[in-house]
Amino acid sequence: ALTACGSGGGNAADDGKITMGFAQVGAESGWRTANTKSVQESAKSAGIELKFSDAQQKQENQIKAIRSYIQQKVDVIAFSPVVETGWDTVLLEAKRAKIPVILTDRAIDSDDTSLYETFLGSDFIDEGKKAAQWLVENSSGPTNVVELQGTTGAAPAIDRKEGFEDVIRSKPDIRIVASQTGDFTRSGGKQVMEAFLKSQPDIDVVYAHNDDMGLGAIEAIKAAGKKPGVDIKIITVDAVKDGMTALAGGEINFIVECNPLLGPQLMDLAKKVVDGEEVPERVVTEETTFTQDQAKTALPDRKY
Ligand code: GYE
Repeated sequence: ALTACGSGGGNAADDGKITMGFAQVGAESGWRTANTKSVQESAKSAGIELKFSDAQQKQENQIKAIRSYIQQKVDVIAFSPVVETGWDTVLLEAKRAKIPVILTDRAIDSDDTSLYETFLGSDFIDEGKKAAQWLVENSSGPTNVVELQGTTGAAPAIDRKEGFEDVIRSKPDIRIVASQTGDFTRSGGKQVMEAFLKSQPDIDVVYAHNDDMGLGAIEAIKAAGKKPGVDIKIITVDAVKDGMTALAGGEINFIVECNPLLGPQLMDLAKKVVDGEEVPERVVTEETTFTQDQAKTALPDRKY
């Protein structure tokens, strides 16, 4: 936003054009790819200049990116924090430089809510609950669940676990017999599932915190000579195209949707924040769930 002779802190008033620095988590999943595309496309159509960085799932890289956005005096910083904790110092630097911060997709864990303007994203606890609700309604007798967790310390990993556990508590027959991180990647899901198949004699259900890890688990299950979706039931979160295809094809049993198309709402919020307008401190994304039949119906129109 700063013109050559500009001198003040990042302010859209300089040339009328908003510059946003966006520090993305990485490119770990189909969800993330769709999210990045949404942010880039909506910035373009909103006339917002986007500086984009990919942190390769490392907090230190995100902190570096945010510091460089502060130095470049962008008008607004948006980021999807790879983990929940450890942001206070760098966000205080942004605050002192009078650059507003918008959290998108993932939340931070900090007592100081003055460090950001708003948080736009899903209710991950609710997603975990929906996943467990389906299992409670669709299982009978002793049920052994293995859990593929997302990135350790990330909001969606913490909350999807918590929501799921909250609901299965009502049915003591359902037990999580093993739980480990697959880092939200397909290869991570595959590796962890291979290990689970060796160490756990009796697995009924896989609960994967995202589609990609579930898809990795499918490969491991097939390699072990078992039928995914039948011998071992699979529940995932996201509902990206590859996940929905596996669901429609009977290899996944249930998917809780998590909407990655946050770009348009993010750009709206950014404009308001830069203009000094009030924004709600929390904007929750609306989402649904899919059974195998519902996936067959929804698949042809699925954009990502
Ligand atoms: O579910 C997963 C991605 O933060 C909601 O991150 C996002 C999660 C999403 O890697 O696929």
